[in-house]
Amino acid sequence: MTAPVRTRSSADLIRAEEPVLAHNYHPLPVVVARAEGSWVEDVEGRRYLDLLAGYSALNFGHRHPALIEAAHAQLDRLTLTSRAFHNDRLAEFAARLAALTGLDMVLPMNTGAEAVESGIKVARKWAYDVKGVPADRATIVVAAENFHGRTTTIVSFSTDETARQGFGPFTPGFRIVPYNDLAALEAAVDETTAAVLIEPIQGEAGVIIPDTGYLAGVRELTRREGCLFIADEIQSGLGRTGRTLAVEHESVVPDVLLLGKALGGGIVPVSAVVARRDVLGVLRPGEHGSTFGGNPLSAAVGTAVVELLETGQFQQRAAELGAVLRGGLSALVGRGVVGFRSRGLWAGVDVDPALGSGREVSERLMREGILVKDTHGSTIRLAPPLTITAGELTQALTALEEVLRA
Ligand code: IF1
Repeated sequence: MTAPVRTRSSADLIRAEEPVLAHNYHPLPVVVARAEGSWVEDVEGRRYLDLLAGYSALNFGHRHPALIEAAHAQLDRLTLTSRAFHNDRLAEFAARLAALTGLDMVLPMNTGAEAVESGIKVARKWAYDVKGVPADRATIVVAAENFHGRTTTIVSFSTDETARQGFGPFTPGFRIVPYNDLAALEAAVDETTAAVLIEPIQGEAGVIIPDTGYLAGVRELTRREGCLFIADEIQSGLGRTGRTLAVEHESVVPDVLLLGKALGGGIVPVSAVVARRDVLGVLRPGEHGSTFGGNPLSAAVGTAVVELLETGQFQQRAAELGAVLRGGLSALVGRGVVGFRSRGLWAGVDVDPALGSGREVSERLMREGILVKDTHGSTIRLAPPLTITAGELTQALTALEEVLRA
């Protein structure tokens, strides 16, 4: 006899989490059970258009056939070796990722925060070994309102009190300057500076796009001052903004690039530090590593992701549909939308606070079958899969218009 299928309602499943799951999130009350492309389905069979796309981890949509196929094929052959041995998938992944980004070498890791931590370690080592900074004196300059992850070192240079409060003591060696302010950056950089670490577009801060010339200015300043430019493209990279990398909008090549999220195709966590050989080459055996980083399953999925991006079609879609998104949001300004910032298929939308908080607007959109996530205050962020159709995007914009009118 087969056991009866136990179907539990969304409400039941949400209640069941409460006593056993740490309360570090406040999710929208939707319980997703399956997904395909731009759509997710909850346990009751309701369908929603996913305009968050796993915070850009699902740039190619849910379960992209080429990525699922690559994962299945690899699962049937080899999943993990550890870096104690070589595996037959890693060389191709590193070579193609380096070629895609115009850099030389790859340090494979797993999560975004690990890529950031690894980038910090590489920059410090470079400062001591190459630049000649006295031992333990290296500094890294970062921007206010940054988001780079959740580890103790990374929250040490966060300006978000919720992310920091209660987690000290903090790691020293960071200087915080206002974002989009080259003069402040110049004043903070000195002979101890290993690197400037910034997001080319600040995500968590509300999709903040710096003035034209800022990224080129950071490139010029870091080159002149002899420190590294580390671009955290964990959220902005891999097609999201209409280019492979957001720094390409200013034709800038950083010294160190941090990638994550979409690099794992929404299937496995895959992140990487990608850099020139004279920078990543400072690492010697034993100085850094990871049990899972560069495992063959991650490498296979990561290679399939790079293969999708090599076609350029996702970048092009993001640019084209980005124009549709921008047009739709422009039409809502003054009609519930106070202002917005967008680049490619990525937008931070400030709704009129009189109409509700970002959370309330997100809940109303959820009831209309659209999933988004609020950020600070009355801002909601939109980051649909790059595979979304113009029709689906228009449907989402229409729902937003209705929610803001009601
Ligand atoms: C959470 C935001 C998105 C990132 C950048 C590194 C990381 C992230 C630029 C760390 C992570 C996250 C993580 C998630 C919420 C999310 C987020 F709201 F905080 F800003 F995406 F919009 N650099 N972003 O955006 O990567 O270690 O998580 O793999 O922490 O709740 P991770």
